[in-house]
Amino acid sequence: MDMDLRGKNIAVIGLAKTGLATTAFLLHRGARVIATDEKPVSPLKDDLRAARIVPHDPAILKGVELVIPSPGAPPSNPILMEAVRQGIPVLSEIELASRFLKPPMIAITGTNGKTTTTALIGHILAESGKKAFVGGNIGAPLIGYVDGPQEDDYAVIEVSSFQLQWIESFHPAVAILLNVTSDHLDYHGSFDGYRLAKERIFANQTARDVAILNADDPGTEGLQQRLAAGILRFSSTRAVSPGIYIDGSRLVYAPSPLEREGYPLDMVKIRGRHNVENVMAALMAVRSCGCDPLAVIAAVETFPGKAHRIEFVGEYRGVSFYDDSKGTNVDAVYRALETFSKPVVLLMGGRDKEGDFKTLIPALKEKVKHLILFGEARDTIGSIIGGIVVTHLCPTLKDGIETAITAAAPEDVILLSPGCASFDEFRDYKARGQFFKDRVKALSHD
Ligand code: UMA
Repeated sequence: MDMDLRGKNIAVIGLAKTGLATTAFLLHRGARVIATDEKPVSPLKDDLRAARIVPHDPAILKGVELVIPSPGAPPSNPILMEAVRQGIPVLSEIELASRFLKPPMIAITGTNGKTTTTALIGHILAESGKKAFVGGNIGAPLIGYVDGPQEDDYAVIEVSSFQLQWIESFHPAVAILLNVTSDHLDYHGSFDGYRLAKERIFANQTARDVAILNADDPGTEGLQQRLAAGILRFSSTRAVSPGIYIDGSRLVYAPSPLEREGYPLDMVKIRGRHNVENVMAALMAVRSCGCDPLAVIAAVETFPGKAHRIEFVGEYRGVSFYDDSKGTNVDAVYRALETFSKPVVLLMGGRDKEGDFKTLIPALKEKVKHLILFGEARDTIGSIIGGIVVTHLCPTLKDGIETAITAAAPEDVILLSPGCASFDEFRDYKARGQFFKDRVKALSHD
């Protein structure tokens, strides 16, 4: 459903990654582009110079035939509200891009886990010998992709509720809704609004397409009746068919009442039940694309997960090391601890973000052998949860790591899950995680 953009007057709202890629695409197609950002922007370079930067004001809509907002612009943005009032079409960048997209699309949305699932599907497709573009919210906007040669077998796209809000004909061959929990209510106004925006991922699917749903999410019950696509569900609590579930040490995929495929659960190396759910959703998506089960197992086994998120970084004298530097709040520490059954030597600290550390007490008692508090927040955290298990206070992460290595016994886990920001010692959480990883790597050479 190509669209003739030549000579069309189009307004682009927001001039960051999405806005710039959209502007380039529109100019290449001969459109007349005005672009606006609520913050001051530097002059447009090279091939974007033909676009005119205008004030962030509804008055710019005079003569405009189409508005393309960036995902970060809320529906309450005055230009968008005025466009809607005047009946000027508003389309998100993924809607525009999908009209020019050649490969079939696998689209993933949900409150949590969409980046991991998107990356995992891309990884399995690649390991199964299929070419895939992986983009959308995870990094490269789809509009930039459709500006190129589009030589892939599939386009795997992470989409947010922000982008789904303004779609019309966006039509994925496989669409996944992982879960919906409250988030971004400031943007959508209400939980129902947020859920409905996410459910739009299925809106244009037909009986030839696949919709993948979370059977453990009570909100999907009513949804099932409304979908035209073939439905596959995943559950981490009970047997479902057609769908996939956990049965002891196996994942069982039942695509139809008579078919069963077993997959070893220990192929999943990324930690946590939520990641098993992500794998289940991804597995059904790639099987729907014809990936071979043995290739799927091999690919899931080698999927590294995301850097600095409960990432396994090595083993030294029987002790396993995990980097969860991205765990900058108390809830993340709790979730990381939940994934371990072996005793944990926990490294926490950095710059306090006024976390409610008390909530960690039950998990500390259950999982943690030594608590090592480092950095600026060590005394504050120590005054709240110090002494519940053996506690050590260390001025820096470097000292903390050394203390952890001395304290740990074979079969223990050393987990860096700081529950705090990194800025007292590091540029960001990545630099902190990298420091930890480098230290672990150096151990085997010591
Ligand atoms: N702006 C306005 N008017 C407004 C609001 C914003 O002019 O009313 C301007 C801002 O000043 C800024 C620009 O718009 O210059 C920001 O737009 P943006 O936030 O859409 O930024 P992009 O760089 O285009 O990033 C977007 C996605 N951002 C959001 O969804 C909020 C990126 O996802 C995505 O990687 C990128 O497109 C490429 O596709 C980020 C994200 O946090 C990582 N996503 C959320 C999430 O994953 O939870 C949804």
